[in-house]
Amino acid sequence: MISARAEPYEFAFDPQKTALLMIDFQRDFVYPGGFGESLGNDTSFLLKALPPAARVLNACRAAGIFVIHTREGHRSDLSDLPVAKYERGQPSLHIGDPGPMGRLLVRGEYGHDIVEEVYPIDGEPIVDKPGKGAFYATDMDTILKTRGIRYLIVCGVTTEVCVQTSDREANDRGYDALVLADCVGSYFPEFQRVALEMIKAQGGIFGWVGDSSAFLEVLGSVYPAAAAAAGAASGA
Ligand code: C5J
Repeated sequence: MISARAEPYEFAFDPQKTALLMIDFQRDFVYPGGFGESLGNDTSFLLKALPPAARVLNACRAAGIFVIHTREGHRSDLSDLPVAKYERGQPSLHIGDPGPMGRLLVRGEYGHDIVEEVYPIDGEPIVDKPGKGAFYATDMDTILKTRGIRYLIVCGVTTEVCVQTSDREANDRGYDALVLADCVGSYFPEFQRVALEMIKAQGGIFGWVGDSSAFLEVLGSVYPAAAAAAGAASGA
């Protein structure tokens, strides 16, 4: 077991039983012209999570930590899209409508896929989910349990929506999760702050909150290749 500085206290984990969970780093949320912007959001807020998340991803790959990605989206016939989700917010563009990156939040479209900086490589499962939570209507739990995973390192967007929902779901399924504050992003700075507060409150009611530098420090101390990979990703 090794431990990373975190709140409310050190996060202890066994790297062999740990997965890096990369949540919804999709063009649809991160770039203008996608689903996120269609809801009235300024997507530029999410961009700053990408460089630290890429460093963590590269380091985990080098350390042999299991990596799993998620994407939020729907079948092209929208048969898995609840009417409630379709109608919510009375947006001018709905899920499934055409946009500059293809049909909004539809699987197989350009906008639905993951951004280049953190794109999955062979051997890293991608879990397509119709909801906000990574465990709802997916085989996430089966994949993690089959690998003997107990600990999760969490990066992704958006902090108070899919990240926090997935973190709560993971907590109820018996995982210990560390959310890396600089590797998650929200369209709302205040929600970013409060969502992270909620996770670590009450002795870590949903889990732990740390940052990429503390996590990379401990990983690099055990796996020199991870330190080199993180440095390479940052251009150091
Ligand atoms: C949202 C997500 N914000 N991935 N999805 O609708 O957080």
